[in-house]
Amino acid sequence: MFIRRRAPLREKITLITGANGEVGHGLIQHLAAANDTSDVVVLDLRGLDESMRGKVNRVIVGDILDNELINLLLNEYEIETIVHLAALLSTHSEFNPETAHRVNVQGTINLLKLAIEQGKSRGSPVKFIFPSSIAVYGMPDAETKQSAGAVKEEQYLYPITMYGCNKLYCEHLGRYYAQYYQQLSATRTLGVDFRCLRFPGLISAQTMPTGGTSDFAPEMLHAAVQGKPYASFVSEDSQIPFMVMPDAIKSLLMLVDAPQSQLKHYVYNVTSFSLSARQIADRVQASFPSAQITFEPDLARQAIVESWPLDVDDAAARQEWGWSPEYDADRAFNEYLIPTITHLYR
Ligand code: AKB
Repeated sequence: MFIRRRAPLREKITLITGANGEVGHGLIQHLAAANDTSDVVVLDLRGLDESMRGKVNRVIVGDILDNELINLLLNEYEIETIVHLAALLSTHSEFNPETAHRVNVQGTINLLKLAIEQGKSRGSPVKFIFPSSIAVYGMPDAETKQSAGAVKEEQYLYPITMYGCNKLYCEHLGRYYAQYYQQLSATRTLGVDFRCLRFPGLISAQTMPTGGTSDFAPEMLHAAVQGKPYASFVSEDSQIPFMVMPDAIKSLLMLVDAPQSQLKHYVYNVTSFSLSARQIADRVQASFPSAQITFEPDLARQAIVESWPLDVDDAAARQEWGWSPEYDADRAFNEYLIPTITHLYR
């Protein structure tokens, strides 16, 4: 007599890649505060900072390019949602374009494939949350940047950085895996439930970004609170849209929770406020009067910032899933950045 063994139930999890970065920290802290991390498994090349380790179900130190590891995850867990944060940011990517392509593009394909395989085995699509960036835009010149104002998702998609090209291509890959994957095979595979937000420059009071080109804003602030002089690598009038970390996490979780039936797009702009480097410096200086902020533009990095829009139009996110930021520029500085950072470095 044969006894049919029931396969042990696989644990249902949310997988966060690149969890040790800024957005990962913000997300885990937010979920932990709501006691909502028991199903969170994180994957990061550097593991997870010690202060955060106890907050999640499991920390895997590993590489999204490691196919064996991806297979292991496939077999061990029932992954319901993937929040794919792992990426090399824009400045880092310019120093190592081919590495950036491997991490940003091949890494994303590996995770999309993992999502497809998981979807097959569990019989319903895996949610795939992909943060993209204003780096997908490429404004042709300063006059167009000024006159275009808040740009829509489908406008000016001519990125000048490897990171921007990678993000734009991955947005298309997400759409392809969601809608057209194996479109010619006899048995169509379930797609992934791909959802993408384009973030503006992010500013956190708790962490410093590494390798981005919008970093002049957080760098100014973190230097001022520590009493260190700061030379901005962009000119005073350089302006792009920004968002503080709590709003970035809010938008990301709103997109996770949005009912599929309400989503008419794969890719959504989200933003909060748009400030020039001078306006940021003035706000920093108002709170830290002894801050020494100078402007010594690095022309190459400045050109990257110039290619990003002055502002983005996030009407689709507002209409389809109710997005609106909590923090305009005043609230961002007065109620989040300045008090939190002052407390942190006290
Ligand atoms: C970067 O500067 O590379 C990022 C971004 C704008 O996506 N912060």
